[in-house]
Amino acid sequence: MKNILVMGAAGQIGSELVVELRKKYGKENVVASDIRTVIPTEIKDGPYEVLDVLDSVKIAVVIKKHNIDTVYNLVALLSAVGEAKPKLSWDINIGGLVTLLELARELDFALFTPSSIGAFGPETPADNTPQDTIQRPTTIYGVTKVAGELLCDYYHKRFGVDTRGVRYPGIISNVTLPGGGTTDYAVEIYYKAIEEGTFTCNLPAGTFLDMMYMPDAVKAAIDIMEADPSKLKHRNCFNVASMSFDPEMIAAEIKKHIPEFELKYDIDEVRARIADSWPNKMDDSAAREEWGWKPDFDITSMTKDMIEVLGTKLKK
Ligand code: AKB
Repeated sequence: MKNILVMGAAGQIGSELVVELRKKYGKENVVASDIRTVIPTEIKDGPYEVLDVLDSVKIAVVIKKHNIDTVYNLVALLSAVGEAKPKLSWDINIGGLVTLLELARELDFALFTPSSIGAFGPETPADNTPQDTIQRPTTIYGVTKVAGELLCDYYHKRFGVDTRGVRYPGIISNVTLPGGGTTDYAVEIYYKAIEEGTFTCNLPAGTFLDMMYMPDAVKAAIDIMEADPSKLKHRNCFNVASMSFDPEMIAAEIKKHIPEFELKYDIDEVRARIADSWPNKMDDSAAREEWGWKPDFDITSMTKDMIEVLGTKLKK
C-alpha cells in the first residue's frame, strides 16, 4: 500500500484507521473521505475529500488525482438502522460496493470491504462459528454483507481484482461513537458508567456476541491488506475474533474499576432479535493460519484502557 483512500473516514472505524494508516504510510499518502463536509478533528492533519460512495465519476477523479492503489470501503448502514430503512441499506451497502468494485476493475486498485458477524443467521452454528458455514442472515444488513462477500469473491475470481476483507465483531472504541448497530451498547456502557455510574442495556443478559477493541480492528484491516496474497486461501471474508461476552460480563469488568456501577435492562426487541440470530463466538483459525491474525486485547485489558482513556476525555 502506497497511496490509500479511506471512504467513510468520519465513521467509527474510519476515524481511527486513518490515524493509524497515516502513522505507518505518511500523512500525505492517506486520503480521508466522507460524505460529511465537516472534517473530524482526528483526521484534519492530511488530505480530505468529500465523497459520496455512489458518485462513481467523482471517486474516479479523486483516485486518479492521488494515484490511489488501495481503497478502504467503510461506508455502510449498520444492522438496527438497516431494519428501519431496508431499501436505503441495500442502496448504500451494495450500491456503494458495486460502484467501487467496477472502479477497482477499471483503475486497478486493491479494495478492503468489511463484512460482519451480521453475515450469519439463526441456522449458523453459534459456537465456534466456522470460517465456511451456512450463511442465511435474517436482517437486511446481513443480506448486504453476504452479498458483498460473494461479490468481492466474484470480482476477484472473474476479473482479478484484489479484494480482501474480514468479518468484524462489534467494535468498541473511545474516539467516535458507532451509530445504528446492535452491538452499540458495548460502547455506550463505558460512557454511561463514567458519566452516570449506571447504564440501561437494550440487549438481555445472556446475549453473548463477539466483540473487539478498536486497536485490534484497525490492525486486522491493515494486516489483511499487507498479507502475502499467495498464502490467502480465503479473501472475502475472514472471521476475526478476540473476545465474546454478554452484558453481565462487561458490567463485572467495569465494576472492578467503578464498584458502584449499576446495570439495568430495557430490552429493544428489534436489537434483541438481531443479536439472537448472530453467533456467540466465531472460530478465527483461518485468519490466524493464512495471515497471522492475533489480537492484543481481551475484555480485561480493553476495559482498563477504555476507563482510563474515557475517564480523562470525559472529565475535560
Ligand atoms: C452492528 O451491530 O450492526 C455492527 C456489526 C456487528 O456489524 N456493529
